[in-house]
Amino acid sequence: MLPATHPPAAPHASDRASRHRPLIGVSPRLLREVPPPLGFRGKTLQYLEQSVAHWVMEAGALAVMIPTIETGGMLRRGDLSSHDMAAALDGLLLQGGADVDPVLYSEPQRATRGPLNPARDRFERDLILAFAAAGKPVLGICRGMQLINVAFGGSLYQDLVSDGATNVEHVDDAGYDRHLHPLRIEPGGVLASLYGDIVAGTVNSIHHQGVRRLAEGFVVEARAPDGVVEAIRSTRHDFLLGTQWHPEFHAPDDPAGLLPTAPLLAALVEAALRARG
Ligand SMILES: [Mn+2]
Repeated sequence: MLPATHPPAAPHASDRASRHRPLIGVSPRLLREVPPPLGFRGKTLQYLEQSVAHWVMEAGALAVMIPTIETGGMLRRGDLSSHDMAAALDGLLLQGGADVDPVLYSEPQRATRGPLNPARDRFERDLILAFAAAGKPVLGICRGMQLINVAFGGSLYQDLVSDGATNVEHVDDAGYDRHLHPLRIEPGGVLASLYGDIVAGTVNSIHHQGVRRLAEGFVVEARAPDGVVEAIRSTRHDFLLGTQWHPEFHAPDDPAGLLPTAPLLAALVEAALRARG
């Protein structure tokens, strides 16, 4: 038990620095059929892949997971909304994951590589729109970029190769985070200004879907050599950007010499601090 005369805690040396650390919300991936050895029988897990959180924290931001708001659970949707999350946090980061449900861009489902996750689609779409409306930065990775495009009215190739977008596979299940391809940054965009003399690079990119019809108000910021869209940005928001590639898989000392991610991450953090005011 503390003595009654316990003195007030001295301000921690890093309190001042902490106030300058933006709070970046990361939406979770969902695991509904948990492998039995993990326990959690009949439960749903919400999780972050470690490198995505560590990547955000590399720039001094704080990463927090935003649990989904879903009907059917103990939480009633009316209790809180995506707007509460957008008001409390300084930015949003979307991880990769399952294919986006084509119903969101009014097309029948043709080709997928696994179960869709409509609950996550709706939750993340609401988050994107809420953060955008609040003037907070949003960065979508892989599926996150695709969902940003869909949230603002764009559509997707459900499968790049069978839909005729390219004959180059952008996915390699065996290679996974070692599946690399070249990338060219489009001139005149935000990535071009962030990267300066670096106009091309190699990225880790693993996806079989891609941007088809670009959402109104968006521009393409980078492409693969076959023309597949690898980054998009809204021209109507301070920082609303998606990368088809995975910056969180690019270690600064990677022997493959992958595109550095520090400029992109620094821009996200700066936008989050601007949004905080
Ligand atoms: Mn790609």
